[in-house]
Amino acid sequence: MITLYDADRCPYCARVRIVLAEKGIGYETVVVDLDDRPAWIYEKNPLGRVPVLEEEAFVLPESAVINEYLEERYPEPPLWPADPAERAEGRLLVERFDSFSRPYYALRRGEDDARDRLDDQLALLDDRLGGRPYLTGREFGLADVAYLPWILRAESSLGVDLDNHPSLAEWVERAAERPSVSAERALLAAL
Ligand SMILES: N[C@@H](CCC(=O)N[C@@H](CS)C(=O)NCC(=O)O)C(=O)O
Repeated sequence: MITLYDADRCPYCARVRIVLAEKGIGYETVVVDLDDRPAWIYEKNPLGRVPVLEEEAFVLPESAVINEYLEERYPEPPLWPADPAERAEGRLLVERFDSFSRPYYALRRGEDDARDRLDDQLALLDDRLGGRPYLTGREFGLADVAYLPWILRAESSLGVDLDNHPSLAEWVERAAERPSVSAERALLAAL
């Protein structure tokens, strides 16, 4: 049995929830209160952060690493393309996620010019989606999963409007047709 140490509002946890749902993997959830973290979470992850995935005696933190683990351990349906070059491009997006998240969190902190900096990042994603339906390539996959939780939150709680980024806006709606992603939208609406 898999256990996910989880928090509803955590976008990193959302990455893992989406992959578990896409692959139809059953799991139980232990909700961690991020405002009053239990001491035992540091035994699971010395950084004290969620998500953490536990499968039998195996304990793994870090959302991108967890998702790579799930992809290898439960290969169906695949969430990386078969083509090595396409796969590498998707991994590059995950690797460079901080370029996107820095202005996102700066905007959450209310920093000057953060909205413009985030908009520049949204424009880069929009450009990439001009030529393909998904960030991962021809099919939905782990690069999409890496970014979607923040885009959904940017729309729902930071007042970010995707009207100037039509390919990105279409991508969100395309992704939201998937139960794994619509569940995340529903969860955010209920927070
Ligand atoms: N790099 C980690 C980041 C996880 C993370 O920052 N989680 C947040 C909640 S969204 C957390 O646990 N924050 C508590 C803290 O930073 O002390 C990942 O990808 O899993």
